[in-house]
Amino acid sequence: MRFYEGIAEFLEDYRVFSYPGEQISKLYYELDNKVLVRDERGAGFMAEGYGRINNIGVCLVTAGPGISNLSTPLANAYKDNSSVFAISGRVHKKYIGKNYFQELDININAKKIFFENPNLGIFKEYFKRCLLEKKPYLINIPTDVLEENILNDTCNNFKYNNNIERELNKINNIRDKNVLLLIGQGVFGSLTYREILDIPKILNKINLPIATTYPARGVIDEETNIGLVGRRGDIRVLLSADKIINIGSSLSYNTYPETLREKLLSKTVNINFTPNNIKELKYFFKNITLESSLTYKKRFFSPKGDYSKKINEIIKYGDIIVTDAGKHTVFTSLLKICKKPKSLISSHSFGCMGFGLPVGIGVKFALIDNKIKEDVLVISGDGGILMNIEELEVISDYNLPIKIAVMKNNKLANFCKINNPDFIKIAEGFGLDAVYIKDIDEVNELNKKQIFAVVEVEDEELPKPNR
Ligand SMILES: Cc1ncc(C[n+]2csc(CCOP(=O)(O)OP(=O)(O)O)c2C)c(N)n1
Repeated sequence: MRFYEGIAEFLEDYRVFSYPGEQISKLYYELDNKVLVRDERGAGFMAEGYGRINNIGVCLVTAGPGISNLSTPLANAYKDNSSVFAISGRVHKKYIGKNYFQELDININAKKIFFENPNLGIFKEYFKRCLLEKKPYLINIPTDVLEENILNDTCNNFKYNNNIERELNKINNIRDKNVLLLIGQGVFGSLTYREILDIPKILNKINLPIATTYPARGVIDEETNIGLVGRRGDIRVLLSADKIINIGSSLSYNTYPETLREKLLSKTVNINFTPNNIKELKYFFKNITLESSLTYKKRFFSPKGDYSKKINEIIKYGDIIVTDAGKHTVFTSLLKICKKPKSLISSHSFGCMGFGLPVGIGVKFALIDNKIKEDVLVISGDGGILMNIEELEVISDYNLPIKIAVMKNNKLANFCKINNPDFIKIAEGFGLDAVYIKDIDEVNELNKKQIFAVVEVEDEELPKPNR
């Protein structure tokens, strides 16, 4: 069996978001489950969206320009800790380093793995590592290696090495009174999406107040518990805790803002626990016996202007909301009350425009592959939507039931005013149903399964972030 045939067989169960080219065409044609995107950035972002639901997402691009176009989504996956497994082509081995057509060494924020030999066992091993490490991998394979016969097919079975009793002791031996449990996305480990949806039931039984990072929002019902802390969430509770137990957060500047960082770090206990499965997670949380007297007062943001009032209505129309980057992200983040994990997906550490649409598409594909009928709603600005607008064709090609709301304020956040094209004509040009919404009572147009809505909004100032 040739290397490209072995890879295609191994990836059989995954969608591969792909864009063809000379150096990768052997593998491209061999894949049965590929989705043809319209720009490699779309491929990387769709893989990220797919991976946010299905643990890992895969994409395929050609050499040179294929890889350089992929650099933004890979950087996003790197900053947001997402498992994106990117496969790229390369010129024939003998031309490497010789300034051959499309040959370029590109510096990219991903683990770069060059395949000199057709070792399928090692390929599978990197796939598993990518899944467990929650970082992007860029696999680079010269065309001639793709066509060689497979050398080896076996690989090690990796898993997280947890010392559960030691970590439980660390928690249960804490003697402070006002303890806060902080949960980050590391808690998802290698759980399936369906397992992840069970986490709130498990955490509900714990006698500790629970705070979360942005990507872990919804692991506890935000209506009744603390929920999001940090720059866009509650700060006072972080300050009033005597001890913060961190499970699964990288403690980014979004969670521990710069001005309070040292203070917060000095009272944080880091717990090393990344569950391999739901059984392990259940056992771990069931055995936390520590209690806390920490009190807090929950505050909710209420919409004031036209922009936030419309967002407040729009968010009712999606089970999973995917945002782009801009004012709409902040309003959505403040107004959405997450009651289940992964119900709000954003570029939380990279803040990347052009994220929303392709990531929403990737999320929808992952839900379809898992036979889950949840509605995906993408909320974007009138700036960000134009950054990957070509991917509307993927929605059209697959007749994907996905909703898109473009918040049209004719501005790029507070940076500058912009002129906009006729978005309705553009969407219709891609064969999609499109609607223009002017008044708030027309927002119910979003109750359709597939719709592209342009929502006219008056600009509105953002509330100040917590620092
Ligand atoms: C790729 C990228 N380029 C530039 C920025 C800087 N930036 C952040 S928000 C923003 C404007 C977003 O405008 P729009 O998409 O219209 O959304 P709105 O703020 O109006 O909701 C810009 C330019 C960014 N975050 N990402």
